[in-house]
Amino acid sequence: MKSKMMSIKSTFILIFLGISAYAQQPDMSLRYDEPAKLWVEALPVGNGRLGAMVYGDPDHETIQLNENTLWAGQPYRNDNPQAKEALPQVRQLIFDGKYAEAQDLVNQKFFSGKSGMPYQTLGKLHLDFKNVGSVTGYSRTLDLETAVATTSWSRDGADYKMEVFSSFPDQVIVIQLSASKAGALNFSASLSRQEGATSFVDAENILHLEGTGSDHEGIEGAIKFEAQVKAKTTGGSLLQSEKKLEVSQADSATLYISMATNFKSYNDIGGDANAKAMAFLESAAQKSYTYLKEAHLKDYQNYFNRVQFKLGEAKPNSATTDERVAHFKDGNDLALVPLYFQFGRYLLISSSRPGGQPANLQGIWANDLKPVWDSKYTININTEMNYWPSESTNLSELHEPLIQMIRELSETGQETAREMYGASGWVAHHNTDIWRITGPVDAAFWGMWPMGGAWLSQHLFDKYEYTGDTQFLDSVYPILEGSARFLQDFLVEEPEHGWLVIAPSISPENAPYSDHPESVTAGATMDNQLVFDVFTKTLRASKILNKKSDLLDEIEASLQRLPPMQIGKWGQLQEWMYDWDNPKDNHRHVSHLYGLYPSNQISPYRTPQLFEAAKTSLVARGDESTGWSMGWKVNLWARLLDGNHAYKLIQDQLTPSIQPDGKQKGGTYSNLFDAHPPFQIDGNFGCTAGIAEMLMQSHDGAIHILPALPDAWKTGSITGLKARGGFEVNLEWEANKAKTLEITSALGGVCRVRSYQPLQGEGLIESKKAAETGFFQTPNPKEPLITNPTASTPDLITVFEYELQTEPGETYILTPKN
Ligand code: FUC
Repeated sequence: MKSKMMSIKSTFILIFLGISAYAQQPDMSLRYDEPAKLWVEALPVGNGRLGAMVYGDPDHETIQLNENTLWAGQPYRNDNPQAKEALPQVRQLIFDGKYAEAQDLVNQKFFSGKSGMPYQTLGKLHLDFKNVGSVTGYSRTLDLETAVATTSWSRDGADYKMEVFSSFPDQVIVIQLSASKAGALNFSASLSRQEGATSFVDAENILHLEGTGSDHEGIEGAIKFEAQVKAKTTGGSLLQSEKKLEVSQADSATLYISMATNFKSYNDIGGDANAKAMAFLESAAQKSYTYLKEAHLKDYQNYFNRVQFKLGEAKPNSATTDERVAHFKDGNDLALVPLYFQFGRYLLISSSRPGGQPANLQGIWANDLKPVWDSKYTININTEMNYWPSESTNLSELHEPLIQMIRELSETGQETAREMYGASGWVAHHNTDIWRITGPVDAAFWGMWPMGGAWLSQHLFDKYEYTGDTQFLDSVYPILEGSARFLQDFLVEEPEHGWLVIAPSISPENAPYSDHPESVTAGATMDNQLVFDVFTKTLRASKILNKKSDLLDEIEASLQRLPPMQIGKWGQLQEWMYDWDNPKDNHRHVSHLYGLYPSNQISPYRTPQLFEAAKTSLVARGDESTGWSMGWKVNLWARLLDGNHAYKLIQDQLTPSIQPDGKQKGGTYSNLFDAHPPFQIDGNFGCTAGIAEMLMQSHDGAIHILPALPDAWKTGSITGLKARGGFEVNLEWEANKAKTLEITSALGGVCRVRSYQPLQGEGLIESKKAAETGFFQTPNPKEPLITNPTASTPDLITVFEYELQTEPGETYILTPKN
């Protein structure tokens, strides 16, 4: 008892010291000295449901408005039941090596002609300022610490300020306009949309825009939407015209923007858009700007402030954010890394809130009626990537909208499994939308991938690994088991080795061109890895929850019959079941490296040869690519424990996308949005997750501190990262070496720690146990099959391993051993 008391006491003292050391995060604002001309220069605000892009124009301001349930179409399905009959023939054609015929048959029999409904922008709010003099002292910022976009300028002897935020507690977007001189505020407000909406001002002086989502691919648009704007002014007057609110000679004005649709769930659009929008508007309009802002800050900062990150010396930087991106590669602006990292967290807090839709391809900010790739959910990488930072960067609650989508797909996907493949369980292919379609889309080359559900299902168990929440695990167990059930039914024995494989399928969006140009295949490496993960996670969950079923025995047996990972003729990890990889292939998808990240099947300690092969494959794929591909590679290089290469990828990603000749490449827009190009939010989230992964990893049976710290990141600190096993980690380092490590345990139990330096701390025991005996077991995949006998085994990476017995709620301090 006595020793425990002492340990608690010393913990408190050190935590206090710790906070002061970790406190100075660099300036967390995006800054500009001119209004946005392009959409990718405007600044995003959002509360998960309501999004806005703020242009900051003191003459003709545009605030683009979105609501996250405004999609084209209405509930529908996209299964083609003819697939069931054609399935055996397609499989035989693949096993006979007749890939062109197999792909043709899939194209004829598996598709429905419906490739998903687009997410749609709601419209624009225009503020036309009446003042005439020239503008001076202009600035435009987005402060990530407050989630407020501010534009300020001077004109005709008055200083003007416009603040915009999207409030989660009050479910409105709020704009506050103020002038330093009495009566100097003069503007009109109006709403517009490209098509499909009308605007008017009602008798209560509320500006409305109402309309209907578009028809698409023969599905009639049935989402009714409504935006309502109410203005309150101090001083001056508020007049109305048919379609405008006119503010004259006011001192300040608050605009309350409410938006809603009739969407209730993926199979129910019986809501009342007008009533819902009006209820939020009336409630918010009773509150003062200060009151709304305080509630907004409290809500937002509860998430944002959990992680503080500092790199290098905190020097004030007066350059605009676009200049900083343009010069980032010079290497003198390390503080842009924490800003970009936190921008990823900002975007997740702003686009994914419990009870709402998960972040789509452009978050909630798409600006079109038919945005690129419909701004849908592409679930062969992009949607999963959006949620990579959710647990590790301490935003676990914001993972919930994705989990809810998986729940819903497990409902709609049962019919697809049954109707298309005669299988039980549930399936999803490579895309879905708000109506939770689960049939294949586009065409065989991209769409013949029945593994979307299998990849999404990983998130169910991963969330449990971070939180240890068995009640949650119990609630999602049927979904995980349903995914395993589908895979078990769909697996088929291939004739050459007798392995159980997924067929037909693809290695997402790539083809083994050196052999044939068709993508349709059997036993692609990523599929084998996904099946391995779904099966092992189902078995682990069943043990934790004490579940029994025949299925569990069956999948245990199937695990032994999956193809092993294979090392091919140039020492690479094979992407396909045959050794078809071309060392010159620089395709953006690196699907076979799923086993390295986000999965943990490839490890320097447990599978050193596969680790080396994965590195060979990644080197061959090259660095520069689409934004999301670079974001993935940051994580992959972090998992390969090469911080300098991971940092090189961050530098490639933080390069201006728009070139002097106007052409665009993978990189970053001036508002820090990631460029595929075009803007896709996945790359932002991927890179944020990757930065966390460079500083701490927890997938391989231990908390590995500073596993991939680049040489250039000499000094820094980060607080609040989350590790699997319910641990929260604060880290400080100096001269590229750990200085202090604080681990807070939520669940208690053994915490394993891995470090390149020897550590000391109360209760810390040196451990010689193998990595796989950590707090969460990491099952070993089968021994790799090595086609190339010269494939190298890496030198073992020297690490010090420790274990620490932890108590729930306690913090433990570790420091380097002198
Ligand atoms: C996948 C990728 C594309 C793009 C699209 C949204 O199909 O291959 O590069 O990111 O999703």
